[in-house]
Amino acid sequence: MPPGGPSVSQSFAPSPEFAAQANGKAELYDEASTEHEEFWAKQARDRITWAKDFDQTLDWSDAPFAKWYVGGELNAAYNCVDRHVEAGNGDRVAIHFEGEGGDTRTITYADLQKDVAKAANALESLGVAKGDRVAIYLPMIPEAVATMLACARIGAPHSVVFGGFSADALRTRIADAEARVVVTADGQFRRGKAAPLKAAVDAALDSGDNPVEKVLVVQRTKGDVEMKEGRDVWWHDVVDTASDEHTAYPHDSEHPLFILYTSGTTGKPKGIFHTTGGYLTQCAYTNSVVHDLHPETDVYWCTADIGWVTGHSYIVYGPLANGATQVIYEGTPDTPHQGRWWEIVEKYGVTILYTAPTAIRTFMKWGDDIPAKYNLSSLRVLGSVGEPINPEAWLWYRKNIGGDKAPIVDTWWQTETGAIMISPLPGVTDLEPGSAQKPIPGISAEILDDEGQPLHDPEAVGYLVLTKPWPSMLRGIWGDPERYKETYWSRFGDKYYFAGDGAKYDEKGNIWLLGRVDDVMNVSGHRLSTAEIESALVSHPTVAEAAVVGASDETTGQAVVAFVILRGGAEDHGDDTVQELRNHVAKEIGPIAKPRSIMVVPELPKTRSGKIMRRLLRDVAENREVGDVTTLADDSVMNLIKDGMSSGK
Ligand code: 6R9
Repeated sequence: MPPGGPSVSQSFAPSPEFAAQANGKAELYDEASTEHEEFWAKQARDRITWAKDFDQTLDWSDAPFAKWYVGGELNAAYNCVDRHVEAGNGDRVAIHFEGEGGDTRTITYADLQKDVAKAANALESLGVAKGDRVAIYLPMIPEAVATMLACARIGAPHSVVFGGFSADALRTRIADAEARVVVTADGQFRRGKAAPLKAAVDAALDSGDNPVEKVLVVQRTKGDVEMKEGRDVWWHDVVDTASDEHTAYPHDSEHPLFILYTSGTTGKPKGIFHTTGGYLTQCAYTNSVVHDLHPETDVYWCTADIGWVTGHSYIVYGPLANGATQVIYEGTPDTPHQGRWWEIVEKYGVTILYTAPTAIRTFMKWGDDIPAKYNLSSLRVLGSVGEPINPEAWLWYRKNIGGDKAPIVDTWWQTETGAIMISPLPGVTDLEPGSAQKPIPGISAEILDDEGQPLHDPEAVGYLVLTKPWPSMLRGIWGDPERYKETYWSRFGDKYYFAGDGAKYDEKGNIWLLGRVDDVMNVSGHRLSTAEIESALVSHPTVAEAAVVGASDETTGQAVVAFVILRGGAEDHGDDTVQELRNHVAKEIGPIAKPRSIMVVPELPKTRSGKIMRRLLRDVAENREVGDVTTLADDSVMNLIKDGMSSGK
């Protein structure tokens, strides 16, 4: 059952007015199902400007290693910026930037073209060449967009690391991608305060042995920073003074565009990498047919951070390839007050809003009266991404934000899929609150049982798989092709992409996503691995053993709950140990990974083969009757845990 309980049987048909103007039409489903490759070839040619046309749409001969648009050449930055200027739209606003403190910048496509050219020239002057990796550790400021596009222009794959990640997390990502240059800022504004960023870069690089030659630093907060002679340079010294002209050479369709790290089932994050032609095509297509973007009239706002895939695909590549006007907001939703987002919607006349269920549930908690104070009548499409949206939150979103009329698209996809895969089309689909509904035209999915047999019975729970390659699919795990095959293409054989999500059909054939089936948690839409947090905990000298579970949480979807065995037993440690361990995890990984609670226990439940039975710990964390304990090596352990828990929330 999806979070939030049973499905609410209610459905919302598109209005005739909306359907008439929508980009996504019902015919797309037929077109795509009869001629899969022709369909995708058409999307690529209609939506993207190719410097050299491709000869073959898909080469799947070396499956699961795909090549899309073989022989084609293009430049992603040219597609996102220059061609709009060439088409006479240079005066169109690309970005309405709203800083947390209220500072604003309006950046047209002509401005963005100059900004990207300058950044590309500056990166080249720092030694970046095609194929080199650049790490980006920046807040939500326009320089982040310019840097990503500058990298794309040069053909230097970027690896954006979320600004909330710690120095350690940054260090491992820099090392894995062997980044030559890091682009960062002195600091970032969070909840009205300046928090340092550059200091984390210094800490990440001070271990001596690292591949980084240059650090480019944007001045955002004017906080104190140490600039290391010969390594660190200011953005205003090298970018602002660079030439605003830069030639965009075409790159092969399969040239790597970026690496983005995501949590897997082991402690080591996976460097998911995407290439150029297929990724850009599917981002542009989905942003058009799912968000229903009309670039001449819409004001689009995706509230994700650029450090996550949603920011890559639906702030940078999709909307800019389509020539959208969009809002980028730097800060948190409650700074300086809980109506900040709605104030922004009203101020810019936002028409399309794309956000996450955790945010919606937070607004529900803050109260209906807050959005009610603002004029939200410009909103005509609402989107949701990151985790299942429970029907109550869906209905609240429609009523309180969408004025009871804006369609909601619940979009299922992953860092690995690169772009939206399962979602309604807002002018076509009768919307069912809580379900992502159907694969979009061009995408095929199935739900399989444990033996790999397709399940079609309503309510039978199985595993979601994708049955055909798609243009924006990951091309692999950076530096680890075996792990790519093993993780995604072996659970049900090499014909099925295993997504790692549980799913079921309802009686109408809608797909309901039921959360991860592996040891990956989803906290506020962010993927965290249990193993990664466990290894952070055991790296603390007081911890002998640790097990982490995702317990359901009203606001964040799941919350991190840890069970630890302390060295020498609980008696030897003070009350502040739990707090210290929570802070330790925040320091090792980042504040998003900080456990909501840590329970000190005398034992952990294990199978005979020594595997921790997280299912039982989840029962404890969620205050449920503990389930079947028969496979435990020692079935008295659960009683010991419940009796011996010496620390709660
Ligand atoms: C885009 C993004 C991917 C995981 C995915 C699934 C969950 C995302 C969802 C959803 C239900 C939706 N997920 N969207 N579950 N309904 N609409 O979030 O990428 O960070 O890689 O997370 O998020 O569990 O497998 P990523």
